[in-house]
Amino acid sequence: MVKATRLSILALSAACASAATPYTGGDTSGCGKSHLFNGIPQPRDVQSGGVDRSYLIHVPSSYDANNQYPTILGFHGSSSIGLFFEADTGFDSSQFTGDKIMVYPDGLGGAWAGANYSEATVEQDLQFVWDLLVDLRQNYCIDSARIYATGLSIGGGFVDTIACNATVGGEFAAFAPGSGSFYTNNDANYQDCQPARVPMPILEIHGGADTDVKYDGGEGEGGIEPSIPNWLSRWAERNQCDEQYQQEDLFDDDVHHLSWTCDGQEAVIEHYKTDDQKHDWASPDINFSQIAAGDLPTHISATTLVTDFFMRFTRPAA
Ligand SMILES: *[C@@H]1O[C@H](CO)[C@@H](O)[C@H](O)[C@H]1NC(C)=O
Ligand SMILES: *[C@@H]1O[C@H](CO)[C@@H](O)[C@H](O)[C@H]1NC(C)=O
Ligand SMILES: CC(=O)N[C@H]1CO[C@H](CO)[C@@H](O)[C@@H]1O
Repeated sequence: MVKATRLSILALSAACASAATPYTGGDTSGCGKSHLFNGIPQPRDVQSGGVDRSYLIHVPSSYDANNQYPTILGFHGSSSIGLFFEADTGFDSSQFTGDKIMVYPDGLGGAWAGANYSEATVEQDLQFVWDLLVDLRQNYCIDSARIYATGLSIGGGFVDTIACNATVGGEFAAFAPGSGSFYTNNDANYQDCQPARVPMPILEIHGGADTDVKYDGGEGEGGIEPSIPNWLSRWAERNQCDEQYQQEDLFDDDVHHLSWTCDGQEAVIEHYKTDDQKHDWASPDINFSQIAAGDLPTHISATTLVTDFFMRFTRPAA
């Protein structure tokens, strides 16, 4: 019964999303350009602030240079590279992105801005995202109304940093951090979070047994982290959501799904807490992040939830 309610909510919001006016101001100069090795991730370099930066791009094997594709940026965790986020999440698989472009940026020193150990400053990494979007639009056929960002751990934290910046975050339709370490949006500095729009759709997935980025917050490896409930309630406030969220408990009470109605739109903020999940990417098939965390597969697929969440949102016209 709970499931049926949820499905009808999703169907309703999907209908609303497609009715919204698509954004038309994006640069489409990359349309019409063809590429080699479609369906296989390709490395690209981009100069940003005088520094050589890199990313991997995966276009569908059926890539049509004149079709504008929804595009998802996936930010890896610490001591990692874009390729590993691809391996952990399986986003390149056609069931998720057979009709989308996937982009996996590489962080400087294997991490992203925000932690006290980060090599790049927040300003440098935000500039990199901006320069990457320019490079993408000039070379690939991107639907500028449907650009999304997801990430793991410090990559999830950086997704939140992007969402909190009106200029760079304004380019995106929705955000989805997994096991996010929110150093730039904690109890002390959350007022610096100034998103471009109300509401700004955001989904977070976090393990209750995460001992690296604790659900209850506190000292993390790279600074002070907020508790996830605090972080969520402040997003609910920014997004002008109803005070009361909806909660459903799934899988014998192991997974808790929270959902907020914001500014009249249902499920604009969503959260999944998986009680026994550690610090990794939630997946029913074992992945390397779970092995590294000493964890087991779990009930939910973060890749499925994130993709489905994103597809409900289109960036409104500027
Ligand atoms: C957003 O990020 C850019 C690039 O780092 C920065 O110049 C700008 O001041 C930031 N803040 C806002 C509100 O755009
Ligand atoms: C980074 O922050 C954490 C948490 O506050 C702290 O334990 C650690 O010593 C800090 N590291 C550096 C290099 O400042
Ligand atoms: C190494 C490995 O098996 N990784 C898997 C992790 O889970 C994703 C999807 O949830 C798979 O696509 C990966 O192959």
